[in-house]
Amino acid sequence: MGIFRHELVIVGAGVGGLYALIRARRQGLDAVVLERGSDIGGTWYWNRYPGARCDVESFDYSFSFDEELQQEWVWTEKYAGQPEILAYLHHVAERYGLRDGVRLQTNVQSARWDEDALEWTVGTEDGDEYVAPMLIMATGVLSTPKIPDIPGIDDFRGELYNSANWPAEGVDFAGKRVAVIGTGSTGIQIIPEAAKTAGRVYAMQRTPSYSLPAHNRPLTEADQQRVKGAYPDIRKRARASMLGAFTDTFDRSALEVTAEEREAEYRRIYDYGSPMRFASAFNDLITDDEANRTARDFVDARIAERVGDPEIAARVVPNGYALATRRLCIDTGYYETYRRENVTLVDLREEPLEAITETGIRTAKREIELDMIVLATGFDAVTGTLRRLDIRGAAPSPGEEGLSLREKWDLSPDSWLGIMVHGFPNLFVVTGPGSPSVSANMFLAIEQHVEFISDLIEDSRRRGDARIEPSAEAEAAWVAHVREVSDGTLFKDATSWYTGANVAGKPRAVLQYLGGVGPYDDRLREEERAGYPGLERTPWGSRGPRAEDRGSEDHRNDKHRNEGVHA
Ligand code: NA7
Repeated sequence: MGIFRHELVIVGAGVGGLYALIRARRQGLDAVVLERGSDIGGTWYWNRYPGARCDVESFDYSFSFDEELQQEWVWTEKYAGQPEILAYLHHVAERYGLRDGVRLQTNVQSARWDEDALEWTVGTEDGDEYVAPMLIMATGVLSTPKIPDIPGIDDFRGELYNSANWPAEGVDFAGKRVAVIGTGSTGIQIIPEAAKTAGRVYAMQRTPSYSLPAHNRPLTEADQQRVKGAYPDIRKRARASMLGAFTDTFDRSALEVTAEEREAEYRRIYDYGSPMRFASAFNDLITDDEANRTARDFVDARIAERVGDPEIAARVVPNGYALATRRLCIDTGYYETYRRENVTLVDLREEPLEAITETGIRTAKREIELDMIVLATGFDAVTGTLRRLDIRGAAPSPGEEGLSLREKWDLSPDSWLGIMVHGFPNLFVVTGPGSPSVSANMFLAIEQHVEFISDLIEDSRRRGDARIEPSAEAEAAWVAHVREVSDGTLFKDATSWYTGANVAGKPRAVLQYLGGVGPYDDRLREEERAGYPGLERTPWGSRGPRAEDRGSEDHRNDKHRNEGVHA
């Protein structure tokens, strides 16, 4: 057990944490990264199940901050698989000498703000404490798996795996009877891989997903030259785009073109293979259900063709929700897998999953004998990981314990710009709720956040701030804007991890900012240019805003604003 002091603590050594460390070191900050895994890589370290592959094209899904890095790294496939992305992150760690700044197998459990010392104390499972005035949580948006509460789950005597904590040594499906529970993006990737060698695969589907063929392929020398010759421009356009990856601008309504033109456009993008492009084929697909229906009709027909058997197709073609309001997946051979003799679809809407037994799974209709069960049951997304840590911010009133982030977000996942939270000074969240995050190219979303955060930290140091915190008003205004934007879309009705609906007791709210990466970037720049008007600042040398100094919010805001002006 020890106490370690730094200028900045970063939690998580995935894409966000590694980049935060690069930026911190460039600023001359003494920073440390705490990582619970036994290696770096975050999402791409944990999700190493067979078939794990990104659904954003590899040229886009990579760092853009260093022209040399993007020129030297050679992506081999249109959509990179997990091993290649992990190798890329290892390359980044070596190239920028990051490893000595990362403490592996360091499982953070708590973070407490000390209002007197104006610093955070981060507690680990081993009892160590890391103390720093600034804390960045780069803990990921899909990093806490949702383990379903299925009766008997501990009784199963066969092999039981979770896709998000896959054994590093791999899993052998050969000849085995395997159930995959879940047909989200993960299940859709695992099922065809398992079917290649398993004796039988039971695809346990509760809600069917929409999926498009990835048309994944090796990248050619010509692809490399085309992209690398124009990388800075491609990146610039990505930053100004809606989804954070280069997409053509589709500025027509699906309802203002003829049925033939619409079909041709869907076909063109479908044959290319990109969920981002498909969901942007027309400008009203996520705002107008009638427009969305045209895309659904097109994809429904393709799914039915791919499956072949009309009875199975009737079960795997989604219904009851708008395309893209749950993750629009891409796959390699998923629907065709149902043509195989050794694959059985189990429709849990017709025969609900009742229990896991010692020997398999019992549904309302039958007992299925199994050697292996794979849980591909998703995540407590976006807020889940931070809600599970004991994070305590400023005390609401004298003598009280600091405000709990879990309790705050159990009411509503509010934040300022998806980056900071009122009541939690000097705490920064990478791709938090209310930011584009998973609705965009995550690499770019992460870069955007880490750059904003590190520029803000730099600005605060220059001004001599000891404490920065978004005002209640600024947070409320951002939350209202995020809600207003999502209320104008079909996402508000989505029942998936996009809205927290997949986790019991989680408040329902669209967790992403849907206004687009480009407009969001403009908003961040505007905040910077204006000197961060959303923040309350307290300079070093003046007394910290202790709990007993806190009056009404208005009084408090005025006081801080004044201090900021004098700083
Ligand atoms: P998802 O998309 O949340 O999918 C989880 C799947 O697991 C989904 O089909 C769920 O059905 C199913 N599920 C969850 N709990 C149960 C229980 N108790 N019984 C049966 N089926 C269940 O997670 P993924 O990991 O596939 O994808 C997450 C993201 O990672 C993905 O979108 C990409 O961005 C990368 P339900 O929908 O709840 O009916």
